[in-house]
Amino acid sequence: MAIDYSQLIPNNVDLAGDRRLQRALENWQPRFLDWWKGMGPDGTLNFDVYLRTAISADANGWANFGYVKMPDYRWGIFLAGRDPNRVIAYGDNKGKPAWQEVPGELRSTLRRLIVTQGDTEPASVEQQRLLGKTAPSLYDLRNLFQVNCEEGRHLWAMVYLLHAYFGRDGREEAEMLLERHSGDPDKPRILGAFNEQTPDWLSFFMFTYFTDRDGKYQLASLAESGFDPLARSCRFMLIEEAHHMFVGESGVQRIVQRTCDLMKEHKTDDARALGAIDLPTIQKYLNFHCSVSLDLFGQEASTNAANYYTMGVKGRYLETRIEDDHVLTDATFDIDTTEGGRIVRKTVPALQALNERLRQDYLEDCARGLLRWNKAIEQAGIDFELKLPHRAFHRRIGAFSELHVSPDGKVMSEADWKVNESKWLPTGEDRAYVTSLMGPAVVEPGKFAHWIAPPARGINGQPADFEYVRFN
Ligand code: BYC
Repeated sequence: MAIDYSQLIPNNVDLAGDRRLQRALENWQPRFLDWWKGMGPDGTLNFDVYLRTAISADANGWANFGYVKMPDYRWGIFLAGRDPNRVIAYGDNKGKPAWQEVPGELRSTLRRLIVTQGDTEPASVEQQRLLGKTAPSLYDLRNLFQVNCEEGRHLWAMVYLLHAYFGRDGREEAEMLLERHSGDPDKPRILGAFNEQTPDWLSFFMFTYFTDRDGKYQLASLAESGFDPLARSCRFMLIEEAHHMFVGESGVQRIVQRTCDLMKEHKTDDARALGAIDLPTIQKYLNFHCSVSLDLFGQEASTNAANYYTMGVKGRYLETRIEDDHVLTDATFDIDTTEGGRIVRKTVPALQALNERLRQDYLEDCARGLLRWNKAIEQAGIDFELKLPHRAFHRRIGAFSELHVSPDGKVMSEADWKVNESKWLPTGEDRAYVTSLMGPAVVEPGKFAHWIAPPARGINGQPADFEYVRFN
């Protein structure tokens, strides 16, 4: 179905055909806008931003670009097209038609997953609220706002499901999504990484590289859900998500490039003396964001994950492309876990290892960007390699949370960890240094902050010196 833009809430779900639902969502809309004005990008209500807006759920030509004031962004409800023949691909319900309504026995499980997913979206906007003040260029400022608007839309995607399929409970959960706030001591966001701060642009790029990539893997697993409206919502969200990870990967790439260029030009290893972000500091930020994002996959051995799979509510990454029985009752999977204070490899039932398997897929994907970053370092003739930390490093969730493990996977005492921590994770001093490079925002078209290289190309075929944001 085409997206109906004449409606208050653009949608391709025939909202006009369900007056009750339409009214409920139209009641939620002003609350969302109040939240955006209070908790979204600070001091930006009047900016004209060159934004991409979804106009169709069609893979070809699904969005258009133009100047938009962010509170006027057409947040709407877009689901990928429905396959009337879709069947559930795995678990006990394998081969049965995908559900168009929520099966009663799965109601609370599905609601919980949708709420957890929905909670991350506004959380990230809150985390990034102040970054506009220190943007390294108009190009970057626009990308930040694009990411923020689309996270807002992803919140809409989950709120639609809650309102449309979960009755009063769903409406209450939708309210709560605007009431919890990132880092709020009384009403924090649900998952750990979404209560951390994103105070500077190195953090932002690492967040969009590592944490948005968790989003990709979780959304891809939920895109396999037997609950078809959830699957279709996630499939469309994934299209938007790709740009967010691009922002992260290219952002880190440009920082690394600039640091290497300056070091080479001045023939020195002392990048900080040149006003650049030194590679060891980049590594520490990487260690932090990677480990915090690894926690988002949950426990290594999880009966929750096994139940989600068996019930047909959450599948594996690219489930239908995997060649096995898609039931997994007899299958096993090797995972790293702990025993007697050591890291050990164990064979466990595959059903219990689904979080770990997804984490594995994720880590392989993460490694690809590092290859590109390291290539830039190598081409500059600098003897340094960025590395992913060991999966047991600095974990708060899962088996490894009880151990102290170095980035290269050595288990150590708490005392030894404390001695070395400042080499592995950003210290107060590192953060102060990175913060000292930030801002005020660089607002002249085509100009970039000293510590970051310009992008290889602009957005939507526009040049890098395009006026991506007008301040009015
Ligand atoms: N923090 O059996 P386990 C995104 C809890 S990001 C706090 O392993 P499960 C985005 C867990 O709730 C993607 N608590 O849990 C990115 C459980 O509690 P109960 C977001 C945690 O359910 C950037 C207990 O520990 N989407 O889209 O298998 C910008 C046992 O754990 C955490 C989703 O997460 C944690 N990190 O796995 C914007 C998808 N981890 O049952 C957006 C939906 C675990 O003992 N969520 N716990 O009370 C899920 O699929 C699952 O909830 C999780 C956890 C994978 C997160």
